[in-house]
Amino acid sequence: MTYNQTVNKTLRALTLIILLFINNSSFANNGYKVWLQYNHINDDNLRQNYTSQLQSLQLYGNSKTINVIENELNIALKSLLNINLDKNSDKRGLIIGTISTLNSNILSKLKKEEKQLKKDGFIIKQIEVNNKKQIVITAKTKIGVLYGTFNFLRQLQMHQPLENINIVNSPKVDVRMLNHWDNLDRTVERGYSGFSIWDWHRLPDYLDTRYTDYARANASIGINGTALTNVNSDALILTPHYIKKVKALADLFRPYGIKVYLTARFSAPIELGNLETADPLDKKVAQWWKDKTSEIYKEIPDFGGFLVKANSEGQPGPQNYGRNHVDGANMLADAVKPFKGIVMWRAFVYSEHNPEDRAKQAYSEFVPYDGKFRDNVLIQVKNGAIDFQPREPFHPMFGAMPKTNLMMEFQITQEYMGQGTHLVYQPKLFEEVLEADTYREGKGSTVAKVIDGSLHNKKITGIAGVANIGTDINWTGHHFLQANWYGFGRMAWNPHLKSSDIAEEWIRMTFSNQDDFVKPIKKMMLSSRETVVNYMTPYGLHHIMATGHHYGPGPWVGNLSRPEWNPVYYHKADEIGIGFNRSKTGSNATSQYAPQVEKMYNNVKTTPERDLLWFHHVPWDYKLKNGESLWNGLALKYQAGVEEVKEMKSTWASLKKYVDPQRFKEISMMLDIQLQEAKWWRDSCLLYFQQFSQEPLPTTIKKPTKTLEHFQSLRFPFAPGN
Ligand code: GCV
Repeated sequence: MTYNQTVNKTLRALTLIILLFINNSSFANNGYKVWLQYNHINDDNLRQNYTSQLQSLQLYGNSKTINVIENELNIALKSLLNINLDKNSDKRGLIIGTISTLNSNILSKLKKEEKQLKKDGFIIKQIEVNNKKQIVITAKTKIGVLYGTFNFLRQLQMHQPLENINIVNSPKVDVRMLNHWDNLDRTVERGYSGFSIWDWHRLPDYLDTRYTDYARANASIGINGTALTNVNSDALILTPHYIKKVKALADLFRPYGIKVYLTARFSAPIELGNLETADPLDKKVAQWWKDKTSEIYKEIPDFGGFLVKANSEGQPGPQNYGRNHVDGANMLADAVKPFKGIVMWRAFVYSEHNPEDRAKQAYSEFVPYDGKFRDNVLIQVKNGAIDFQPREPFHPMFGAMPKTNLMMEFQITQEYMGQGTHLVYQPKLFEEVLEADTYREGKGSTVAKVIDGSLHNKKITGIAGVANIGTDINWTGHHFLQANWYGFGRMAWNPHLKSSDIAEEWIRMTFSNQDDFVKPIKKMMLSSRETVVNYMTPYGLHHIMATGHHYGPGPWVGNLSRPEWNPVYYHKADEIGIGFNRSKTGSNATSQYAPQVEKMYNNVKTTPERDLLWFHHVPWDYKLKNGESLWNGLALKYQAGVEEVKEMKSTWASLKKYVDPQRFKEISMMLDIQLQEAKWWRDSCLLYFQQFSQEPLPTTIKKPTKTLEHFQSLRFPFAPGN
């Protein structure tokens, strides 16, 4: 062998080793690439099939978004198929561009599809051009083309056939946004995955690569807005110094179709403008906001608008000046209106001075104002009437304000659901709420139809998710919690999607396409939400978490100054039974629902058992549908929750060979924590409630090894997110 031959051989061997290293699933994977893993396709037939159809790339138009598209295709196709598309050939391949850039021959083959397109929707279709099959990705807008590209890449990631591909898909909701509860000091309220990704100190000059990857991930699921700052807001973000930083992010996000929004502190005219008041009806105050808004739009012409938490949990608002939500929201709406901005005004209000059941207060305060808000105001309503519990019945405001734009707020971060360590697949919860029937316009008036605007024919619609993103390498702390970010985006795009389909997409893109892996993991994800309900708050129990940080159980807490911050306020356990009577014989919160729903919830027998203790105070010996007494049933649910986590652990352990060692180990450790904590929840809650029921535990449940006093003495002064 000559010297050259030896060198060539060695180089080839090295290349092979490197490729194996990159493609082999046993190579460490820190999860940074979320669902954009673009795992190499090892199936030779499939790879050859794709490669034969993807040889060229014809890109039309000139814009930063087109550059983003090209870049994403390069990253993805290199990794999936180890190919580069040829831009100077007319072989079989991709034709990509907005409708206005495509020639009439191509367009004539897309007529039917074009008619179905709405807003940023897209078409992916195989057509014949000059006797060659080509795949066209097009849309009315460049962002639509970007969405189409990501959808196309999803098809490849999921190993779907390309022959005869024909997809037309448009978003069903206009504003699809993340709410970051990120403070300017980089702590994140209710954040469990490190610090805020917004490096305010280094902005605007230093642009972290994370910002680009954040934008890619969000664009890939159709998210088109981000409120950068905490709703418990700091007026400083509205100063010129910070606006420059926000502009840098807005410029970076623009090609990805993501608008930035800011939280507006209602007292900013006093804090920044030296005015004596922030009264929304004061002319100087209104002018201050108009000037501030113009200043922002000068820097960020497509600024999205403001998100406001007012007169809630100590935040300032119009009521400080004897005004109401309409006065406050409309004043801000008028300021952003000339620039096509919107105001998202949150309905999360309750007061310690109001003796009314906390679950009723938002409805009581807002519903009388139906029809009074400007058309660029959206009232942002949490999915349930209390606060992001493992399970809540849908918020009665949905469907009850036909003349108002109502948007949904989900909490992706798991403040009350195991925080950063419990595997809970939340799209199952989102789906349950979205599918709930409000009956406001007769049967079938689902919450999803309120949110997509079809129930009351809305011109602007929205959905927000409180982000679970932080500086942790894998963004969300627990690898599986990336699925909640992903699933939120997919359901924001289309609130009628099935959580099971979304889980399957996510698993195939994030981990593996092998059915023997996909099936059990999907099953585990889909049951994980019920599991957390079982070991934390079965049968409609709610808000029994520990004080302040909400980490772990605290059903015994009853000494906080605000009555409605105490778990005892919610479970009302006594010698007779347990649960909050919200029926017509109690707080009458049921009257806030449409008559059909009200009737169902008023009667203990027709109330779904999953919501039993939300609506009724039920005797300990009440007979459940399965024949058990309430006490036994409750105990068995807690036990079932623990058993289910054990099952999750064994499912995961059995799938080791499909997963890279790093993610396998990290997830295994998280599941260990989840099991310990599920037991903690079970034992502490049962010991506490047993004081009232005075009943023994069912024989199948092991006696707790620790005392109630032990659980009550636990303290977590540095629990995150608080
Ligand atoms: C941002 C709950 C949380 C708070 C949060 C609030 C809200 O009360 O515990 O941290 O504040 O909801 O949604 O405004």
